[in-house]
Amino acid sequence: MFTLNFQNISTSQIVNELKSKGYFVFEQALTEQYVEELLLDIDFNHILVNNNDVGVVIAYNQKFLTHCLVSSKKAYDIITCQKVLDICNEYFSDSYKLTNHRIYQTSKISHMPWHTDNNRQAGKQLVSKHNMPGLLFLFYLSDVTKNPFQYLKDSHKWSHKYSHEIYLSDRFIDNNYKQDILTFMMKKGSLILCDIHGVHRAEPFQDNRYTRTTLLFQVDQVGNDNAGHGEKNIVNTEYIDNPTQEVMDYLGFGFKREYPAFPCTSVATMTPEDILKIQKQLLPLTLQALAKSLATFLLPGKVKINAKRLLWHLKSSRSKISKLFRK
Ligand SMILES: O=C(O)CCC(=O)C(=O)O
Repeated sequence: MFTLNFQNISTSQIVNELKSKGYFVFEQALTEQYVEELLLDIDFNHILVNNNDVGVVIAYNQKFLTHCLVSSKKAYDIITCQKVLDICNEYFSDSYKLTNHRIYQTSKISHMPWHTDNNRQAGKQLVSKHNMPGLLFLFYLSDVTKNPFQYLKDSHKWSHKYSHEIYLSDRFIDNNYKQDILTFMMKKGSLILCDIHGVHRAEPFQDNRYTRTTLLFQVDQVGNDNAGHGEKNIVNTEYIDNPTQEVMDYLGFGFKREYPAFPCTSVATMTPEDILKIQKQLLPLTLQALAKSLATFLLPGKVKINAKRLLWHLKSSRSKISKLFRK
């Protein structure tokens, strides 16, 4: 999973940098092969429509696989790996939990506001800023030459002064903190880790041919007083090959979660282009559904059941015959 160079960095060094600077970055922390294999777990062209599984949804120019702990073992292994837990153990002074996680692809255009991630929610609304310590983990899953993560140097020390604001305007940052903007253009596999109280964003961009893919997850020190804080973590039990108490606590087994999965999507959050694209995928399925419902309307239930029995017998005798020939 991790490159040798990253494996050689000690947890203490990472945590010391986080505590002093508010962030830690490492170019190519994941191997290229690991990233390639992880991306095979996700089909960003297959969007959920009446599909009884977790999968990809669209929010404007971003596609999200929020529940990646269900459909990517490779993502599960990163999010729950010992290195991440070691960093959290050394960084936090009380119990901590995975608060949210997602893999997302940003295409064509984006204008994210400057913000911090110490948010408390009521339903899907961000209602206030909290004081819990927290860490944001961000892995680039594509080479990032546009739309990079940006962080305001030392902002984790002063952001509390603006805790009455949901976002900080571009103009305010340009006028007051332009010289403090750190920009992280890095290769796929790179890691950015930062204090959730630091002011950050993805730099705005516009380019019809550009796409950035990212794995992001946040861990907050919820302690004992913050039941309900966080999104639900839906986990594929097949992946839990390390059910230690530490992992179970981190994933929040038995811990209440009140925030909906981010982002909240519906057909209304799709672009007209994506709506059109999905119509093309839906057309043959719609014809299939119409044919089925016509057949249901015309044929009595008894006839349908007998036809299914006949088909089953035909198939099973065919497979018996082919088994005999194989012997
Ligand atoms: O994608 C990025 O670079 C930043 C993401 C971010 O700040 C967020 O989702 O809160």
